[in-house]
Amino acid sequence: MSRVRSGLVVAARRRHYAVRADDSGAVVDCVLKGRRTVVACGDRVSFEHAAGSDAIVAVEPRASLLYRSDAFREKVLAANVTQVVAVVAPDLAIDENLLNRWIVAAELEHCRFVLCANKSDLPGYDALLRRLAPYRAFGYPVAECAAKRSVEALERYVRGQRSVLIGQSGMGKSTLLNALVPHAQARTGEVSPALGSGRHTTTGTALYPLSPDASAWLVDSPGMKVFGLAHAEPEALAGAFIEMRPLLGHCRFRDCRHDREPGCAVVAAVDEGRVAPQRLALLHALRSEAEAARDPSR
Ligand SMILES: Nc1nc2c(ncn2[C@@H]2O[C@H](COP(=O)(O)OP(=O)(O)O)[C@@H](O)[C@H]2O)c(=O)[nH]1
Ligand SMILES: [Mg+2]
Ligand SMILES: [Zn+2]
Repeated sequence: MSRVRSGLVVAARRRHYAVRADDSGAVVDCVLKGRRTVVACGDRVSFEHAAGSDAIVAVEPRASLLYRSDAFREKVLAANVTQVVAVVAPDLAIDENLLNRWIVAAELEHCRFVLCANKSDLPGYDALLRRLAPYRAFGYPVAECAAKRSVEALERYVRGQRSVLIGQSGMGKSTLLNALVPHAQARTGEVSPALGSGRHTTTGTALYPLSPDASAWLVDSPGMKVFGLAHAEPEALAGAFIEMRPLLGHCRFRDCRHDREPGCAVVAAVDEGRVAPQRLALLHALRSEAEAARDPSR
């Protein structure tokens, strides 16, 4: 009879997981049986040695689960996250639709949201900060960093938190991680002379403890071009838009979709310039995606 042990999932790639055992602190490679179980970095699990391999047998209840999904499939980023850190930089085009989707994902899971404006050493940084001003106005902090020089501003935010670093490829997530966690050795997009061509991209997710007991940590995620939230509860979406929250409940109709209904407080706020039209358009898009994914006729 083998003993059931507990631990923290520190790496996930396809159906393989690395679990940091609570008893020894050693990292154990585990498989997962049962196609329907979802396991992510940050999950607390039980695992057991049987027939020559270690297998995850149970997942503890989660405080949060961050994932992206469309109508057909889901990709789990991390479990038990307390904070989403979105990394942007001045040298690459920022997809603000994507950025706003990350904010919504964080809000839906009751996570903090922090922007990291990286690469402060590059031209165009002031313009980047101006572009981020509306997010600051929502109350989301902006940590100004240069991954290779100083990450102090970000360090203050990640301390004591369980964060996931999210961002488009090339913004500097892996470089930031290496600066924040000295022994992380996350692969960066530096052109490798040995490999000759291009950049390697991170596949899978990995968790890096920030404290000896691994109660605080950082998860690095692969860059992404899309971020679907098809799993969201359609009715919960409006509440994830922080500037719309005080307006909810003030529309003429209780089930208002904030679209073409008369007496809509959100549409009125857009007309008065108090809510950005792009944010309301995103709410409508997310709602349609979530409803389409639930449509039984699909
Ligand atoms: N100039 C400058 N370059 C940076 C900074 N941070 C990262 N980079 C570079 O940006 C590129 C992408 O970084 P990487 O960490 O791989 O980005 P990721 O795809 O978000 O993980 C690499 O060439 C890094 O060396 C920074 O603060 N300043
Ligand atoms: Mg990376
Ligand atoms: Zn309304």
